[in-house]
Amino acid sequence: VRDETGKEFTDISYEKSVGEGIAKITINRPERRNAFRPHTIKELIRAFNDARDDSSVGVIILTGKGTKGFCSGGDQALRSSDGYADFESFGRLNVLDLQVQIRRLPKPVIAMVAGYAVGGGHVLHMVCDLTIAADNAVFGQTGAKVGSFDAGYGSSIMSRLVGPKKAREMWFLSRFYNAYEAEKMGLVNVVVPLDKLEMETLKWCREILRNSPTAIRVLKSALNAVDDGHAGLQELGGNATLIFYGTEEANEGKKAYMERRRPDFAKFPRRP
Ligand code: 2NE
Repeated sequence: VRDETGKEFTDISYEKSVGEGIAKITINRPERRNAFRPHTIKELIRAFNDARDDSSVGVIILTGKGTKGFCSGGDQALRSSDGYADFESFGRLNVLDLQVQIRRLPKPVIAMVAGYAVGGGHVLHMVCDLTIAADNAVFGQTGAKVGSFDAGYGSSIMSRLVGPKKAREMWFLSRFYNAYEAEKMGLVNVVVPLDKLEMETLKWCREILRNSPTAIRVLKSALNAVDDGHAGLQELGGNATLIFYGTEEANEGKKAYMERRRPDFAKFPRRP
């Protein structure tokens, strides 16, 4: 799939399985263990927007090209005094926008991890709804080692996932954890042999796709609501409005306005 201007993606690939409801977004910089530059993130944001807007898509897989890396975070060669800079003279931390986008996206996003998920790449898998890990996966935060940190979701979500003590350990010591350690810590849902990774991920996708999209949409926003504060409540509340608009009661208000008459809500029950 090309981007909305018809151009080929350069830093990612984006595929949709016609008729199945699965989109797959792959970071395609394997020579850098799939480290991202600002351009990579811009392409990821476009692909995620497309998958969100495409009503035939029900689940999105985020992964990295090859078997050695899911994503190794920001491209350190492009790190500047104000973020990461590629084609522009100013730096960016647009990965933070991507994190918010994944978190608020009303469809499940599954991280399919082979190899390293470290630094900002580790944060990306954490903001996904589920993580399926290959047995060669390695997880960790390198920020304190390379003079960086993610004091947003990278800290708060981690603390929720693994607990406050373990989160401190991960950030303060910059250790790496293998797939089974990560599973024990609650960082990943399941570990499978590398050659079964894609098959297992598709199995999870298909199981999700058998279920009610609206139930899943509301559940995702409900599961995030407390942690995401006002933004979380807004997402959950938006779902309530979306569902309410489908009722006769809501429609009566709109119809009355359009017909320049008083709405008649008397016929609708005031439920206990
Ligand atoms: C990922 C890891 C552990 C892999 O090690 P290994 O031994 O398997 O591979 P190697 O040889 O280190 O890497 C292969 C090539 O990829 C490049 C390397 O420089 C190397 O290039 P060549 O020598 O072949 O030319 N590469 C890998 N990761 C890169 C990166 N992030 N940026 C640029 N080039 C990278 C090992 O490579 C590693 O530790 N990588 C660095 C991980 C890291 O520290 N990431 C940044 C954390 S900070 C961050 O992501 C961040 C943030 O904290 C806040 C906001 C936004 C971003």
